[in-house]
Amino acid sequence: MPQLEASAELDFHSESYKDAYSRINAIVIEGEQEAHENYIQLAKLLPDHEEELIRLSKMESRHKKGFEACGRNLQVTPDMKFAREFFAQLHQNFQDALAEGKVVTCLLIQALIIECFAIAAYNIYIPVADDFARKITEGVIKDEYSHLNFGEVWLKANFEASKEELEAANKQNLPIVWQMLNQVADDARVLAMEKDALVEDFMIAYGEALSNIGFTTRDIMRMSAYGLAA
Ligand code: Y39
Ligand code: FE
Ligand code: FE
Ligand code: FE
Repeated sequence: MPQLEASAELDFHSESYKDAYSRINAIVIEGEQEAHENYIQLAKLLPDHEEELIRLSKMESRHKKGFEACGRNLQVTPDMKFAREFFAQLHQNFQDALAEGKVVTCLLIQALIIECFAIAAYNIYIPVADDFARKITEGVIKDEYSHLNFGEVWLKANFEASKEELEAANKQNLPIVWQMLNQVADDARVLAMEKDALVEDFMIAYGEALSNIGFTTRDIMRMSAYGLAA
């Protein structure tokens, strides 16, 4: 396993590690903050699930605090300006969908795409993280699977009525994920997280989610192809 070999050589206190960490850590902190806000907004769109969605939003703030502690532990200052720009497009698309009351699009962006991105990133990070961050991330990732599950269950129950909007939202937002991944690939590699592994883990989680919701293998292949060349 190249990932394990790389971890043997990682120096968590080197300037190059800390520099890359200042951006990756910021992305994760900003992502958790936006996820917190997104679940509060989703609670307003889905009053029948208000209690559960507020519970998820509180988990996201706990995640944020955990990752802030990971940065402090390595004496790294997160580059929050970089992170806000990193999420700007997905953030805007979520806000636009929210303004139009498009709950299916909001769920696809937060509960499917962003959660799968988190699951991939955290799975790939855990084996190469410092001890402190590894323990935090192991606790967080369990929650992220439950957030993804919320989206899957709701979309499956509303599949026929959601299908068309899901396809459009996928087409709009999946290419953005590949652009985001390309933007952080160099920093991720400094942390011994390989882009290929991130892409693979994302596609497995996202493809499984689409399958659980009710899409056929053929649909999933077609939907997954969007933006892959980005
Ligand atoms: O639901 C959540 O908690 C998601 C907000 C968090 C997203 C974290 C995004 C991580 C991307 C890191 C990229 C590392 C290569
Ligand atoms: Fe989270
Ligand atoms: Fe905002
Ligand atoms: Fe989450």
